[in-house]
Amino acid sequence: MNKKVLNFAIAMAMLGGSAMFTACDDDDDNDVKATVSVICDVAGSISADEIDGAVLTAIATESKDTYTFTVSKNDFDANGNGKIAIKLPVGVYDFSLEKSAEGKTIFLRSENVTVKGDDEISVKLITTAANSADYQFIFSEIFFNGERNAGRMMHPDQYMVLYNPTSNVLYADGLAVGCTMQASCTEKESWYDEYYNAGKVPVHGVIVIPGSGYDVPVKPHDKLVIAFTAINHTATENRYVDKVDTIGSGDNVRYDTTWVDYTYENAINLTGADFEIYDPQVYTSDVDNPEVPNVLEIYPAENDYGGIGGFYQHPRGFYCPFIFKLENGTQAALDAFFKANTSTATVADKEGNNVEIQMLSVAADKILDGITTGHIPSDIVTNPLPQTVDRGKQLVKGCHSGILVKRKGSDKDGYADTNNSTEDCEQLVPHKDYADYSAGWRNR
Ligand SMILES: [Ca+2]
Ligand SMILES: [Ca+2]
Ligand SMILES: [Ca+2]
Repeated sequence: MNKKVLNFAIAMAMLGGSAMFTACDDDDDNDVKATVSVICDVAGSISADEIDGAVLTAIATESKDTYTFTVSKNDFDANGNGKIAIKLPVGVYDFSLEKSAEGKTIFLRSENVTVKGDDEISVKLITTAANSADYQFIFSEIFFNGERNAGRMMHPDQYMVLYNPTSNVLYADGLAVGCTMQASCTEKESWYDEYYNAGKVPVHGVIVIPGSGYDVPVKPHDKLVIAFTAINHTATENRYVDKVDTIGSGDNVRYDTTWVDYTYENAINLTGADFEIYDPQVYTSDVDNPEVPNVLEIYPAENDYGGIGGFYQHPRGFYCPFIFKLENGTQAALDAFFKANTSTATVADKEGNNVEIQMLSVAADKILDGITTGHIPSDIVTNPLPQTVDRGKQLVKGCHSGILVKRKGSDKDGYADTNNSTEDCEQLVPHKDYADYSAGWRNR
């Protein structure tokens, strides 16, 4: 590997009144030699040509002295991995790099790195779509319908799939899915025009993929599966039933519970989901699979007067799902989003009095994708999603019918998305024949 000291101009910067620095010199005893080993976060996502000319900046954490090094493609292999030899005084540094390349942004951030001489410092290089227009996750599948198992209706095996249709790595942390507060089966709510005419879509619950913004890379044509609960829903469950057996007699009589095996033959195995919704506050019997990270949630400001409280997909599709993006997937970003997008609406309470409630909404022009869903008996009475997001619809014949709504296409070749779900999507029944997200599915 090329370890030569790069023949780069060392730009001099001055921060906080510190002195100007001159170019590093081999005779300068204060400088030590370090090798910055740059590893691409996603193999093959950056080429050597794309990184050529990028500027690596090292800022001493205490003094704020700043050193910059222009990197060359000669120090990188075709996959964008490389080694940059630099000289810096002994100290602790924050490293950063940022460069716009064709359709993407390449950058790295590595903080509190100790440089003490002949070190090899490993930093992670990240690439992402350059602007929001290219940031275009779409739903490739939504399963909200649920199914029947020997007559028992259930929908804890609900799931959705977020697909990266672009040729760039997209980072999914901060990606959010909301469900509309307006139901598709009912007349306009009293606040509908006020919000929709202002380009806002009220939302009854939001889930967010956690992370700093660059923790969850999704390769081109790869996808993320979000399960309502990431367990094997087909598993036989030993369940308590009301019947009580007596044990013993006379003064020693006691009661024992009776347990019966239930098999959910039409449910699916979601142990391989990438994320799951774990919300024991709303769903008291919810199960947390420790192997599968949980999404964060933003609760609507109000759960009365039509709000539901928490993220919820109706098995008849009344509350339409849509995708948007927050700054990142940190609690601070969630809190900031909540604060910036909560406003007041007037609704009638149970006694018919006008009361002011707080409403959470999403700017319609921030919606990346959405599918208008509902059921055939009512059709779409009110459009919960703007026509720009979806001018079509997907109606299920009824609840718990095992109906999977899937875009036409494939992971490899991409999916139809003309913002008309009538044309773009198809319904596959039963879903268990089309969905395999048990553990290890990605490697099969
Ligand atoms: Ca759950
Ligand atoms: Ca979990
Ligand atoms: Ca779309």
